[in-house]
Amino acid sequence: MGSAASPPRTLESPKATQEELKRVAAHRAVEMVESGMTLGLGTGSTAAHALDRLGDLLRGGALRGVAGVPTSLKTEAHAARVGIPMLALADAAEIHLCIDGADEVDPELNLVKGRGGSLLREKMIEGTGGRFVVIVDESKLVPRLGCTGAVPVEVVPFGSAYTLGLIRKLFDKLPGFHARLRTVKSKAGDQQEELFVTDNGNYIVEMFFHDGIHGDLSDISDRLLRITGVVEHGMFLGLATSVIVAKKDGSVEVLN
Ligand code: ABF
Repeated sequence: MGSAASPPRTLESPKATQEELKRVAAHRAVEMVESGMTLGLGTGSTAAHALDRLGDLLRGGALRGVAGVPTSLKTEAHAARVGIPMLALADAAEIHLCIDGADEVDPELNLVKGRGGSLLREKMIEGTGGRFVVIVDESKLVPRLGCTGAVPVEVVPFGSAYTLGLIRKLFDKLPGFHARLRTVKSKAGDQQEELFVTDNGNYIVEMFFHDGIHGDLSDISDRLLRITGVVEHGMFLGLATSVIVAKKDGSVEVLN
């Protein structure tokens, strides 16, 4: 893995907030966009800054003929609001560049994504073979995947408790491993929890590894994907082309 550090550059305040760092990383990625490109449009608060910037550049005429393939319904709505023309995945002859955030980035540029729940569409679009630029603030850099929270797995609703059991069985030898179906506060607002449903109508199993994943990531990926009720997981192995990291000292590092 190579890296290219730029000299510290001035942010709006001496002590950059995490939000400013996300914006800096996103704007740096948008500098790579050229007129005529088809883009994969990411999801999450960092990717949202890229959408806003793209909208500004399109409205101002600095970019022309750009179209985006959105990785979630939320991103589709955001892109429509800021005036980014969109294409369905099947209608995009080629996706030249994807720009998206991540939950974790390891030293080999493997990622955990999908804590926002959009991992399936993200992986379908970001795995199409074009450049995939990840935008993060430095808090997302980890020594091992699974260090800072859940590794999500999208599962079909049918038999989801059974599928959860199979996932638990896969890792039952790992001390501290646990897994559960993701829930969210009920929309009824009565303190009730309900199962989180993805844009694809599926559920999410959250896997928690004590101190991160120490095993062979591609083996773990294969074993998960062999479970019939599993649709996809949030480990993005070898997919990122580069990672733009905005740091608290004001510098931006590009990891390749
Ligand atoms: C998406 O947004 C997801 O894959 C990831 O879960 C999340 C990162 O969100 P944020 O940029 O808000 O930290 O990219």
